[in-house]
Amino acid sequence: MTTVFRWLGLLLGLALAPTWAAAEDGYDLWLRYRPLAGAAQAQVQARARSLVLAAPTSPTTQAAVTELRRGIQGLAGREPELTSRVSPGALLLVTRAQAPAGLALSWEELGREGYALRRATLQGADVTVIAANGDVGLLYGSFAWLRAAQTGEDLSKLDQRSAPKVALRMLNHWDNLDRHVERGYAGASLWDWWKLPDILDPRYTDYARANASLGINGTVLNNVNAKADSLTAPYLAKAAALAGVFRPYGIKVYLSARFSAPVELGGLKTADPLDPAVRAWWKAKADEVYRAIPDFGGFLVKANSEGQPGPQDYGRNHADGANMLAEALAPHGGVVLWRAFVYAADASDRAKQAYAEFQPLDGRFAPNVIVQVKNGPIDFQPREPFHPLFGAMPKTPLALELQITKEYLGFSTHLVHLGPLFEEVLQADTGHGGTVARVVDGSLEGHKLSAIAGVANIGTDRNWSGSQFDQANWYAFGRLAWDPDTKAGRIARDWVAQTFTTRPAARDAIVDMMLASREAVVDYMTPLGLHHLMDTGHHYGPGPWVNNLERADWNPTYFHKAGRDGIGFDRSPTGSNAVAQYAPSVARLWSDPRTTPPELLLWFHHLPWDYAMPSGRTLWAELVARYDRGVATVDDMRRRWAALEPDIDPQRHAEVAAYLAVQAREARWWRDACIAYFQSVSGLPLPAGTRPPEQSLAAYQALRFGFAPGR
Ligand code: BDP
Repeated sequence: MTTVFRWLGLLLGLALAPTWAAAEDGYDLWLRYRPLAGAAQAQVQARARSLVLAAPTSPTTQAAVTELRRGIQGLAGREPELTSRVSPGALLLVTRAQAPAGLALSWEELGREGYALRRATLQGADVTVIAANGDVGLLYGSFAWLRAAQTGEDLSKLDQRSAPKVALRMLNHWDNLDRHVERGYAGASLWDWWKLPDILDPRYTDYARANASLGINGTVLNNVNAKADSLTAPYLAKAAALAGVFRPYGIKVYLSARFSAPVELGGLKTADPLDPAVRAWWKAKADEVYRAIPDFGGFLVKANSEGQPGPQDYGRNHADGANMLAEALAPHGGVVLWRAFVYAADASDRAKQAYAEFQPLDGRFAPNVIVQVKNGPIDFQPREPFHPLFGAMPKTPLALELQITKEYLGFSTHLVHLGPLFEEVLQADTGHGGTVARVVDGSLEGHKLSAIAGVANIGTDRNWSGSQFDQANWYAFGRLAWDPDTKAGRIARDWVAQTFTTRPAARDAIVDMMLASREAVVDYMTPLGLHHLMDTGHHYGPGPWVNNLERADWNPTYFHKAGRDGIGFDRSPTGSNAVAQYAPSVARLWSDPRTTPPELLLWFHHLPWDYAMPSGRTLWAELVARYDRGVATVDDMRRRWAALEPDIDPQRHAEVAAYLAVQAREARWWRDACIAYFQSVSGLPLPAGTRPPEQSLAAYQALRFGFAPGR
């Protein structure tokens, strides 16, 4: 019956209710290449009758050709012939040096990695060209063409020119050598270190394909909480084997480096960055790394943060530490990504520490050092203001670090699409003359070196990311890394079309769900600028009452400061004055509760429960209303998804539906536990008509999750 209907559909060109040839488990990500329907399929057949490689053969052009053949075969049901003859309907891969006369393009604009896609007349034939200066550009262009085909764009009108705005577009894997993934919710680490370098899981290639399809060009293989072992010869050989798989896909390998490695591996008495023996050790180590991996990207370093060793152990500063490594890598063209995620001694306001330690060092870093800054000043919360370092260190390239894995956003069981979160930070106006995006892409301050990093959400789960929709967060990160100004809605539309359906109504419904989901999680976890209310250690579920941890700034009570008098962290001039770390125009707005957006209100202000909100409600009533709104949005997402059953293949539909049921239950739990707790503190009655929490506060407080994943 299936085939009969499909043929009927094709013949009539009708969008019949789809039929499912085979169960889908999500392994194919957005590179599914399932048969297109009707006109969409016909145009792929017409515009890719044959493939012509007008470029030197390399592993990278080979990867491009293989991908195109695979994609076209899947989408159009027919593999194009690979030929050197230009004929009508051909798809040509062309590099500048091989470009036929008559192909006018502004090649300079494309740079090393960019590409152009367009229709052209060559030797009298109506063809499509994928043009680039080099082979990586051709690979990216091939993926872009396939994306256009998959999303149903009119291929005859194709006219794209695209070059990445950010130089280093990287995933950071927080993967340990025993395959445990810190903050990972998608199974074990993909890297089977034990079997490397001999055994190369085919999945490594699929990983590389997926990343290349987005333009991701770097990957840090190991956890920032690094073991020195990664830098030993056997592990370098393993990393080299992975680098070999990734190389054709334009992806460089980087490693997290443990600062005390000279002591642990080299037997030195110190890791003092100004000690000549230590410097010599790192130089020799860098030479060894490059012998194993000639195109090695560089080191990522977490130093003097959460117990990691660093230059401050020897009375030196971050620049001393970073510059020592930079010196060792420089002759090989490597970079140091030095993380600014630090918080130590001064617990008066943790949000101030990175700025306090790093801003004064602006101008003191070597040219191949990038300081890597998390999107906000605390730690990957559902919502944070942008980090005050952006725009405040004009002499230093700053990388933006985003977290794709959802440590604080419900793990992989909650559908929370991060595109809007990423977009919000990138488009935030720093007040220093441009947005965060302009700082990160280097254009505001004239840096050639630029980088963006996403903490990966990838593991051995069949669907890679722990849930179908978490794939979209990987995807959105990659697309924004390439062009930080792409609209989150546009990205979500492309992802849905590639991953689920191009049928307009279904596609729009899914996109709407995705775009609403980020505000929903903010509402049901930490509305109005609240943050870090998650339970201890694992960060799963609500724990606003927790106040007994060894460090004050690990406790939720430290962050919300709720009491009879009110709630919120006063970071205004009357409090910690963290707001003064922002540019004056921003600081002015956020210093006054009346000009602070409600979304950030309690991040910057401690206000009485009866504070009058712009909505006309009291702060207390507004807080409850936001928790309710979050729960309602998730219920609505569930309803929308249920209605999409005819449009989605059964296996993935059922899986998402089951996850949404968990999310709906946990959103209620979050709401109820937080309202129960805050009510116990405020002593106020629930606003009229409010549903009381299902259980007592004590019942929520008694919950324990000893085996929550990702710790
Ligand atoms: C926090 C995580 C912790 C990481 C740390 C970091 O809880 O597991 O090691 O960030 O970024 O979000 O270094």
